[in-house]
Amino acid sequence: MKLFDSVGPNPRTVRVFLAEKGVTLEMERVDIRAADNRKEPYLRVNPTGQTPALLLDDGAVITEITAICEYLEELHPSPSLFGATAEQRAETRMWVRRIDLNILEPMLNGYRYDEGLSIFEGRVPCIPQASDDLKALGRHWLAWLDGQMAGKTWICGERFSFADVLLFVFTDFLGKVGQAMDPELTNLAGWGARMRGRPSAGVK
Ligand SMILES: N[C@@H](CCC(=O)N[C@@H](CS)C(=O)NCC(=O)O)C(=O)O
Repeated sequence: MKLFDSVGPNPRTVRVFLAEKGVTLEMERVDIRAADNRKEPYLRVNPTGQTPALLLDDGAVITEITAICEYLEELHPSPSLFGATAEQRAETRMWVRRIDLNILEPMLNGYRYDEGLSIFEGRVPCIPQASDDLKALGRHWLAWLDGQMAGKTWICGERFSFADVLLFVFTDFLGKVGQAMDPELTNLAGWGARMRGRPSAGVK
């Protein structure tokens, strides 16, 4: 099994997840700055032209970070980052979907169409005029999430999960490219400090 890895928050999410699990994998670095991910032979690995991708021993390829991490969780169930019961797994997936669709996708597209435009123009369709609105949408849902975090240690309450890894890695990245989290979101600020205290936060 081999992980096609690169810089960027998506591959880092898988690496932080692996660190939380105490699992190591063979890695092959793809130079996305040089756009090697958008050319052959990588396009044969992942036709979306994105990293990461997990190549299995039988030649099958799994992409999309949540699918990769759920697959790895099935191989290495403990410690569980998706949940040990059907209800816990459903709760994790509910939060992952809310975070992905409502917060991260708008904020990332806001970045791709603005600060990241010189990188992404020519790679994916870009709509620069949508950038400010997408960023505002992300801020709205982050503020909503802040309210939901009242009294909770982690996104799934007392249970640390993949949802925390996902939100942490991406908000860390977005903070460095012009979308720092509003410090008045104090529940999320406390959660972020707890996340930065975990050894896996050192995985860059
Ligand atoms: N939905 C994909 C997103 C993957 C993605 O956007 N990867 C970025 C790295 S963080 C990438 O490959 N960027 C370079 C490019 O799009 O050319 C996933 O879940 O893995």
